[in-house]
Amino acid sequence: MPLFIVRHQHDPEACPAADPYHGANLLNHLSRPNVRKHGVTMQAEAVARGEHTVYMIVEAADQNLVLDFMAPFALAGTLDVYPASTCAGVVSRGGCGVEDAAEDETTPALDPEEACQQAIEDGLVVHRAHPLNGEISVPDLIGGVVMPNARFYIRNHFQIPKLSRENWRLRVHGLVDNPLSLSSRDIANLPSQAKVVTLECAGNGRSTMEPRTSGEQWNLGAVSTAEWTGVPLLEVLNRAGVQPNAKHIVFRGADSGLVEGHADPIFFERSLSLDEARFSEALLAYAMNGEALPLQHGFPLRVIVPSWYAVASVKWLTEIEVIDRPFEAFYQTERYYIDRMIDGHVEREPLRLQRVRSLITEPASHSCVDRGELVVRGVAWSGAAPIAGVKVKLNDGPWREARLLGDRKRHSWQWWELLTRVDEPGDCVIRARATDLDGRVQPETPEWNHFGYCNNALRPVHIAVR
Ligand SMILES: Nc1nc2c(c(=O)[nH]1)N[C@H]1C(S)=C(S)[C@@H](COP(=O)(O)O)O[C@H]1N2
Ligand SMILES: [Mo]
Repeated sequence: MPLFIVRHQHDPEACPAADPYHGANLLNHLSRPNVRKHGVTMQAEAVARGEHTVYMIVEAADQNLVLDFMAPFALAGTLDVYPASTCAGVVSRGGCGVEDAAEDETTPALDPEEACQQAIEDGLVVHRAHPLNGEISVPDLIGGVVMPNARFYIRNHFQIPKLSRENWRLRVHGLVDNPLSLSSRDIANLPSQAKVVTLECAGNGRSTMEPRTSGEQWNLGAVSTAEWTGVPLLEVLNRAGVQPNAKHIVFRGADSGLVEGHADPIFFERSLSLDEARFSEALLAYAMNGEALPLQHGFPLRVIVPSWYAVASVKWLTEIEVIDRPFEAFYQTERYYIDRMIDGHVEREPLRLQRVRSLITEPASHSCVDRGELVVRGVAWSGAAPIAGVKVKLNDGPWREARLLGDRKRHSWQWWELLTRVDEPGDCVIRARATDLDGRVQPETPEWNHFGYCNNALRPVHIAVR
């Protein structure tokens, strides 16, 4: 519903409030039931002290309803009505001077303003309102195995499509014996599995790449863990009957838009080789932490490729296509790779498994702690293998082994903690370094690359001891 700001001002000499009858009449006019009768919803009202001016924020289907409703105030002085928007709306359109864009999308989408406002209220750190991108605040990560759905990071390239469960179908076609068109009900009737999986954006940590690279300037919070429930990808592929000449599987989302260097809109689509699809334990997920998949996270169905950078986990899945050649598409071949110089020539390495990494969640960066016992806590994960250990170092002290909490995890982060002491007042730098069971270790400094991907370098936390 459109928002309006209303301003009424009157002559100090003729203040209606000075006349008890007139004043009470105007006051009664603002009573909730009366406001509602006029088709208006009052969000807020305030009088500027000593200024004989009242401001209101109201919602109404159009400006004329507001003008009709405010008629008694117009008689008592002046009246101004301004079409308004929330700050989220302004940011999502690209500035205060920019008008609402006419919607010409073919796929219905979530209102960017509402989606953004909701994300902020839920505690995400929003980087961009349109498309909506927000990360978690790391100190909020207190102990839970999974992240509540509302606080899971959100990474979108385009508008969030609003698909209807009734009309939605998953098409499985290409090099298959039995092309399929599955409804939500068909999917729900297939064998299901639940897996706790950590998703991490390949750009997580990009903001500390030097020199700076383009792309969302994520701090450390483009990572979250959830329990995903869905159908194993292989169940669907087996039902479709993959033909012998098949080599790659393409996953296509319902979201699309314009990207740099391409005249026509493109869809968000990614592929896995047949072997990757077979051995990755990928799920087609319809539930997240026991609830229906939220719109922002891919309703009604998304891919979850455990241990891979999350770009592989296509949301709003509508199509699976089986092809006999490597897939060429913007998000497959023009992004999400790292160029490496090997023997004098450039080798392009597509991103797959998440690199080993740890986060210190406690104490919070730049917090102040008392002398004495100190608990250092955090999470660690690696796409290639379970975490072998996490070592922690205070200032120039020795690296000390943290305790891993709970069982070893294969596809999700592992909590760790170290009980230690800080006895010297002053600044203290805490470092944590994770190692996985295949011997991968977090580097001291980031490996710079053009798009700023996979920055898994140590991230010291600075605190003050008093
Ligand atoms: N259809 C679609 N799938 C997508 C994306 C997207 O923009 N569209 N973003 C990808 C990227 S880069 C990431 S990091 C994850 C983010 O998933 P989340 O928003 O549920 O955290 O979704 C992936 N899947
Ligand atoms: Mo991502």
